Amino acid sequence: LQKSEPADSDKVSSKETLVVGFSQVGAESDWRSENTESMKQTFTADNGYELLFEDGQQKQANQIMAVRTFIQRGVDYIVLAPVVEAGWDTVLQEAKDAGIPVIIVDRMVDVADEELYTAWVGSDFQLEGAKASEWINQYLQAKGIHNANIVNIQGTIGATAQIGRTQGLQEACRANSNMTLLAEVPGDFTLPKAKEVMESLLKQYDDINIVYCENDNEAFGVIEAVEAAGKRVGSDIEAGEIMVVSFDGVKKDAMHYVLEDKISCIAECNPMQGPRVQAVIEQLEAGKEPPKFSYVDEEIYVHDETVPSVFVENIEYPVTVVTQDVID
Ligand code: GZL
Ligand code: ZN
Repeated sequence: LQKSEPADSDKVSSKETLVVGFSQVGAESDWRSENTESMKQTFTADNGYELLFEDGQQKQANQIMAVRTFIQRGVDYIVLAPVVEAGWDTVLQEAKDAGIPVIIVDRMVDVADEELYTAWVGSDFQLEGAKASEWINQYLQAKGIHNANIVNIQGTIGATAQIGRTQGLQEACRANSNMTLLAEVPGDFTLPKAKEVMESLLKQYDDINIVYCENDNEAFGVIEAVEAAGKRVGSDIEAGEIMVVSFDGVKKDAMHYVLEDKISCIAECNPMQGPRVQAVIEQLEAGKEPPKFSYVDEEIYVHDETVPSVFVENIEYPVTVVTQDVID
């Protein structure tokens, strides 16, 4: 008997499940949790995927082990959110030798041969840093403040998000005499570490005007430390308030802090990368060539309505003043 061809609908349903191995940095921040959620909501059985999820607890060794496990499992795709940029050449070569495409998401890998990964999906961290720093500069000018002392509580040292945001501030401080960079200290993108670091900075300096936090969870730790020291956070630098500037803006808590002027400015970082990774995989499945690098547009959220008008005139970045309806 001639075996009958399955009907088209059967063919679609018979499309084999794609197995995707995802090595995630960890669960260090609200941003990271949203990022994980986005991937889990995208790569579902209903969508034709089986997602193997590995939490790296912010350790590169765990992530390398996870990638090796995916290679042994013979997954169809490997998605890697690298905790730091360096140290991936060997394991990515093993994936390449096994013929498994690797998609890098969020932070970047610094490898000798870019052919070791198929595509990268993420944000422009240096641009985020430049936006937040330019807002600070515009704010100081609008308020006629001729010098502000700034401390940078950095994210995980060696992570692209840390490198870019740190660079953005350094360049702004070099370009603007009203911005003085007092110190750069690692805060590891976590609340407890940033709180501990801010407590010691407050003992070391009595003239800190602005704290540049490389993510919201660090900002939450800084607010706790400043208030525990009997000082106030807020945009009114001349009244002795310590201005907090931050990154991510994924959670209502952070946006509430902006509404309450406990955080003066947040440079948005978009965690919803699941659909963008899926688009790359679908293009590959269709035999198409996805873009090697794809970025998202991000804006900044601010408390003080006086500056954005000046800001928007001078700079083309979108700026949103946070009001209650922005949050709801
Ligand atoms: C940014 C991401 C950073 C977030 C932090 O894309 O790499 O890592 O800004 C997270 O919250 O820890
Ligand atoms: Zn509130």
